[in-house]
Amino acid sequence: MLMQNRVVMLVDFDYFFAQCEELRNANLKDKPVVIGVYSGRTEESGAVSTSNYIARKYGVKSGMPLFMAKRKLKGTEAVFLPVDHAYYDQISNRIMQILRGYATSLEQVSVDEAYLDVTEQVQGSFEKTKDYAQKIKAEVKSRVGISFSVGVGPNKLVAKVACDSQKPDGLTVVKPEEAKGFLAPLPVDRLLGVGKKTSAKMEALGIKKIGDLASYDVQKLTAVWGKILGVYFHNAANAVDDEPVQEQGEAESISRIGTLKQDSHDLAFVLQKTDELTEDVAKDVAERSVSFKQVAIYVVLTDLSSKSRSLTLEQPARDKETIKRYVKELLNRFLSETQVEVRRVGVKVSDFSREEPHQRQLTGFFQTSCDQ
Ligand code: TTP
Ligand code: CA
Repeated sequence: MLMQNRVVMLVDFDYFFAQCEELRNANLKDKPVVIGVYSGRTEESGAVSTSNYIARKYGVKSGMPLFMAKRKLKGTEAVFLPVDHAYYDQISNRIMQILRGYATSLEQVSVDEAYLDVTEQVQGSFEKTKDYAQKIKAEVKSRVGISFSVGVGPNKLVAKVACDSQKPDGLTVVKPEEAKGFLAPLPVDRLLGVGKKTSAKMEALGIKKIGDLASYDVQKLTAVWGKILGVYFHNAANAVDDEPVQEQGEAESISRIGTLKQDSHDLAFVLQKTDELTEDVAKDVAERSVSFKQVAIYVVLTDLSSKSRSLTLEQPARDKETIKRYVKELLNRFLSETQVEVRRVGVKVSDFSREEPHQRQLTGFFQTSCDQ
């Protein structure tokens, strides 16, 4: 396979968890917003997951203890919120789905990052990538409301460093002939796989910048780090990376979550909401032409505790009625276990495959007949 002239894009959503929170509450936009993982021991204990750029100006960083972030934001209108992974996954899935339509292959690396191979779409031309990336940005912004940063390069490694160099809402294109020069002045730890320990070891050898690493004798590198790592460092520093953009199979799940009009312990009332959510989940399932084998519910109770329950089907399914039936069963069981009222509820299907579900035509036939 010819590996030259690839056009690879890395898309990285801006301050993702915090931006998702701004999306559902516009009042947050001009305030410092901190998303925290609360350890639950005391109200204050826990760490910062991420924060918006206003909070970052005050020195808030991911991983910082919450009490420290509070101290830094004292006297501001800062808002602290707990992580809501189900909601962020939902937004992420919607964006990934849009991105898929713009690439020959998409490799999702985390909830907010994906590599896209767009070589064919831009006919191998780096001149065209800027407009192309702008178009993708505009579509995601208008359909989902989320901004992201893009790095474009001749391979994944350069695309990643390019993306990191300009955030938020960045767009950095590094052409193949510029790649080595682009990397050269940057510190070695900007390369994937060069952490604190490795960069300290490199510094001891007089290697500080990626450019220093690029011209360092490769034999000496392999003598220190072994053949695989030594050669990787040498190639990476020289902007050489042949790793393909590889589809990781289907996204793990499709889900929707919503808040009840009022807290309730009544099965029929909660089912009205889950049926509504199931409609959307089923639409996504159909659009993606996948079958699922697992159905799950997610419940947030009035005491703010959250629970999930799931079951695995014997055969893969893809229809709405199957989801509704199992969600009802799961909810029924769940409500009989607790007295506490439900506040929010979610529906999720997962364990995807592309096989035709068993007796699909027959089931399809019955369904169509019943609908009429
Ligand atoms: P990042 O992409 O590292 O950060 P970000 O999206 O918040 O900000 P930006 O890309 O604009 O710099 O991480 C993605 C999400 O992962 C982030 O929104 C929250 C989560 N996260 C943690 O929970 N803990 C962490 O230490 C980090 C770095 C991220
Ligand atoms: Ca991000």
